[in-house]
Amino acid sequence: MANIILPKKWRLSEKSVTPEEVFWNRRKFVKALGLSGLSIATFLSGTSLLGCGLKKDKLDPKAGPSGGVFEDPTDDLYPAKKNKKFLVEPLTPEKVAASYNNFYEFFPDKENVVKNSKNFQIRPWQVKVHGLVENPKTYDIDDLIRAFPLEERVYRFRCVEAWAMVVPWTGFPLSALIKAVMPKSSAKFVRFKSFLNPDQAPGQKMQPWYNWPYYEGLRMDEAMHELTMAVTGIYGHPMPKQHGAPIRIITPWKYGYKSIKSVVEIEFVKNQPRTLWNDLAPDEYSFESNVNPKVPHPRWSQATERLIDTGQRQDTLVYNGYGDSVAKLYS
Ligand SMILES: Nc1nc2c(c(=O)[nH]1)N[C@H]1C(S)=C(S)[C@@H](COP(=O)(O)O)O[C@H]1N2
Ligand SMILES: [Mo]
Repeated sequence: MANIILPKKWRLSEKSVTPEEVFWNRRKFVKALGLSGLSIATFLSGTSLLGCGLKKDKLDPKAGPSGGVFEDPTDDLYPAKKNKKFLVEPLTPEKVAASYNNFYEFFPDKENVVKNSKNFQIRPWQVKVHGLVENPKTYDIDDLIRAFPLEERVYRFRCVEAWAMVVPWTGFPLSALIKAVMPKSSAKFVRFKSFLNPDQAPGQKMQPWYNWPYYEGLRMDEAMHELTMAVTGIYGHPMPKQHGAPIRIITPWKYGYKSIKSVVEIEFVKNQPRTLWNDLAPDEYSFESNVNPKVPHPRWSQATERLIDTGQRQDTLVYNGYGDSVAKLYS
C-alpha cells in the first residue's frame, strides 16, 4: 500500500488549502480505499483519471461551449425581475465565475469542471420534497421552476478556501417551497441531497472516498431565512451545469460548500443532519459554517479573501456582509 505511485496531480502539496485536499493525504487516501472495499488495481483501472477516459462522442447536443444549456425549457423565464433589495457591486465577470467552479462530482480541480460536466443530463430531473411535512411532493423540475416567481438577486459569495465573487443569481426564496409543503412542528432541520450518477459524473467514479451523493443541511430557521434561495439561473439565464443546474441552494452568509448544487432531494427532519464535509473533517468544516474572519480554518486564515476576477485581497466580512439580517439567528 505504501508504494502506490499516484499520478502527479494526485500528490499533495503541503501548502494546498482546498477542502478536498484534506482528504488527499496518503494515510486517509489509503484508508478510504480500504474502507470502500476496493483494491487499488480495481480502483485505478476502473476510473478515468484526470478526464483522459471521457468519451467525446457522447456529448449532449444541448450543452453549450461553456456548459450552458441553450434549449432550456424554462428559457422564457429569464431574465427575471431584479430584486433591488439585494444589490452588490461590482459584479464578477460571468466568464470568470463560470470557469472557476468547485463541483467535485465532476472534477477535483476547478478548471476542469466545465469540460467534465458536458455529458451531464439535467432533464428529466425531479426533486423529491418529503419528511416531516403535511404535503410531501415530488416535483418535475420544470414545474418546480414555474411554481414560484423567479427574481434576480446580486449576492456576495465566499468559499472556505478564501476566494470570493459577486454574482447575480436567479431563483426563488427557499421559504416559498417550504411553505408549500407545510412542515410539521417537529421539523427542525432540512437535509439536502445531490444526484448520484457516476456514469455522467466522472468525479464520483474517480473519488470513491467521498460519500456520494453530496449532502448538506440547514436549520429550519436558516432555510426559512429570506436570504436563502433556491437558485435556477445566473447572469440572467438558466444556470449552466458547472454552477449546479438545474437547481441549487444559496446561503450567502455561509461558506460556499453549504450551497449545495444539483439538488434531487429535500427532506425535513427532527435532528441535525450530517453533512459531507463535516463527516470528512469535523474539525475543519462545521455544520454551521458561517463566514467569520476571526475564526481561522485550522490550516489558513479567514481574515482576508481574494476576488477571483481581479485577484485583489480584501477583508472578510463577518457573515459575509449579511450580519444585519442574519446575526439574530445566532444570538
Ligand atoms: N453538489 C455539490 N455542491 C457543491 C459543491 C460540490 O462539489 N458538489 N461544491 C461547493 C463549494 S466548495 C463551492 S465554493 C460552491 C461553488 O459554487 P460555484 O461553482 O457556483 O461558484 O459550490 C458548493 N456546492
Ligand atoms: Mo468552496
